[in-house]
Amino acid sequence: MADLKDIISHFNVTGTVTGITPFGSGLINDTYKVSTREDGCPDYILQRINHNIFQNVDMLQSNIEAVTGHIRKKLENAGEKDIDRKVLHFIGTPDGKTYCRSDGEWWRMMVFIPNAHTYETVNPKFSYYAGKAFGNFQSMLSDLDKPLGETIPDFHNMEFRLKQFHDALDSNPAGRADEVKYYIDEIEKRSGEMCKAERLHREGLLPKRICHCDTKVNNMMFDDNGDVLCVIDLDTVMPSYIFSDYGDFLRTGANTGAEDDRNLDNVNFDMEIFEAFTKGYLESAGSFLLPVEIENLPYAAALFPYMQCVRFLTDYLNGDTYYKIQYPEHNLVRTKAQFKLLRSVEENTDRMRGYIDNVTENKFADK
Ligand code: GN1
Ligand code: MG
Repeated sequence: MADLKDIISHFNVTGTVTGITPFGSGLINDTYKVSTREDGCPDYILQRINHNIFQNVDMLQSNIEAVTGHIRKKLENAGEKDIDRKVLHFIGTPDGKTYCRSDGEWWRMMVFIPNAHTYETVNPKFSYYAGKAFGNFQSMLSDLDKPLGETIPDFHNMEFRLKQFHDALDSNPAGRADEVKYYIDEIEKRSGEMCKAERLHREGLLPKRICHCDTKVNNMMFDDNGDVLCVIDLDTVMPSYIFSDYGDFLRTGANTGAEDDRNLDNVNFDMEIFEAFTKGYLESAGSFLLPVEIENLPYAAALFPYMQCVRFLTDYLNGDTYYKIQYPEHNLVRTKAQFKLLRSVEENTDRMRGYIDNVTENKFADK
């Protein structure tokens, strides 16, 4: 176990550290809250970056610095107040970086945002705000002139995820392939349709834009009044299809159960959340979205439970090397819950399409 106090001493923090406690529910990095004694000093978040997954930490932090710097400037120009609660503020090191390396591990620190909350579930009103906020996030970054690198190459490339899945099936390192035959077949049945985004992109019809790529509901901070403060967990901000942000929010926010619910009866796609989120998203992103992007929003709603099902099952087949697990069959339980969600999304496709047509028609009618 690293000496966390020693790690903190590598950063330009102010105040006396009084406590360091594990924080949050992320599946990738290790996160701690660092409390300080003095009133005028902020508390902090300390994170050990998962270097197995984010192999190019220079690129990772340089992306994040570009994104937070760009958003900060926009907020300043717009005369916003309380900016440190609306965009993440990373702490520098004496050699001018925003991360440090110690004993082969990589660390970073940021200011802890006080009186802010994340939620594992949202009601329709919060989803509407979340839709607006993620659309806004994409919109604010649409004129970022620094090209961003792919911190995890092919992160949301469905063809690539299926290739990893097939590799895991072929090598079957944990000997688990036989017991999951049903899910393998269900995945295969949908594989052609689910790779549609890659095809559209190859045909030059679907652009990549800067996206957040991990719009889980718990990656958004709300203040005490329920207003959105900012979007967090910026490791995966990179060029992708807008489907990433739209689809991954619904995967988590519109799931009536948990991502890893053992009781599949709890897991359904909540159309009320879908409608509220879609309305908010189209209000803030509608002005730059192409028809092909809007038309395929129902596809995006299905793509992400599907992709997550493939990713969890691949990790299960590989013997649980990627996601943190709490018990041996955790990745299988997650796979089943994501598949149930996918089925429920599929049942709602026509209703989704109808709702989106309605919102976009009304919007044009207003003009
Ligand atoms: C991971 O770190 P966290 O828990 O926010 C993952 C996402 C998955 C998600 C599933 C870098 O996100 O892509 O959708 O778990 N992040 C990475 O819960 O793989
Ligand atoms: Mg997270």
